[in-house]
Amino acid sequence: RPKALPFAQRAALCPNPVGRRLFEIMEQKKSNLSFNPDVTKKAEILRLTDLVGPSICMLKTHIDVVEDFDWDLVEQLRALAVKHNFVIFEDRKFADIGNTVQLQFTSGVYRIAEWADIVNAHLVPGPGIIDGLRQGAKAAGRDIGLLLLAEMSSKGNLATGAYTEANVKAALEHPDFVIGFIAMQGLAPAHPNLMYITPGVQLAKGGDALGQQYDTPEAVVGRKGSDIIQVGRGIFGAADPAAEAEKYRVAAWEAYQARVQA
Ligand code: 5BU
Repeated sequence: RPKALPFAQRAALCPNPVGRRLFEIMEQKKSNLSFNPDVTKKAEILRLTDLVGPSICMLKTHIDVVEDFDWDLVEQLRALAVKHNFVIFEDRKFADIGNTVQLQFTSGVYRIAEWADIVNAHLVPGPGIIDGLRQGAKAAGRDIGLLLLAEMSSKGNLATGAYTEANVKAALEHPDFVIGFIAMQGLAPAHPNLMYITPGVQLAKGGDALGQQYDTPEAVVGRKGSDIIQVGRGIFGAADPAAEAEKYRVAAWEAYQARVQA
C-alpha cells in the first residue's frame, strides 16, 4: 500500500464543509474513532456520549431506537458536540425514492436534517436518492454530508463487486454532497477527498449471534486502509467506557500514523 496523505491535507481537498471539518477534528483530537451508543434510553445515551466525548471525532446515532426521544435529546447532543468537538452522524440508512427520503430526512418526529451533520444512504433506488437528500439539506439550510453504503460488515451482505463500484462512481459524480463511504476498507483506487468509515470493529476479532463480524483497529486502518473505525458495544459494553474508548482511539490513531509515515 502506498504512503497515505495526512488527514490535514485531505481536509483541504474536501468540497463539502462537513467533510473538511471532520478531517480537521480528526487531526486536532488525534482521533479517527467514531462511537455509537446503541442504547434505548435518552439519559444513557447522553451519559455515554459525555464520558467518551474526549476520545472521538464523531458520534453515530440510531435515533429511532430511543424509547424516550424528545427534542431536548437532540439539543443536548448538539451541546455535547460543541463541548467535545465532534460531528454527529445519524445512521438512518435511507433507502427509498428521492421524494420519500426528502420527507423522511426533513419531517416526521426526528427532523434529522435539522441536527445531523452526516447521514447515509443505500444506492439501491439509484442516484435520485442523493438528489432527494441534497434537497432536504438545502431546505434545512445546513451543511450536511452524505455517506454511501458501499460495503457492509455483516455476514452474507450483498454490497459487493459491481454494487460497491457503483457507489464509488456515484460519490465521484456528487462531490459537493457525498463525503465518503461506509466500507470495510479504503477502497482502491484512493480518492483522498473521500473518507472511509468501517463498522464491525473490536479489539479482538469475532462476531455476534446475528451476523456481525469484527476485525481489529490495526487490521481495518492499518492493513485495509480505512480512515475511521466505528465502535459501539466494544466501548459501551466495557466496565469503563471512557478508558476503553481511549484504547480504541490510540490503536486506530497509531495504525493511521503508520500509514502516513510508511
Ligand atoms: P457494534 O456494537 O460495534 O457492533 O455496532 C456497530 C454499529 O455499526 C451499529 O450501530 C450498526 O448499525 C452499524 N453498522 C454495522 O455494524 N455494519 C454495517 O455494515 C453498517 C452499519 Br452499514
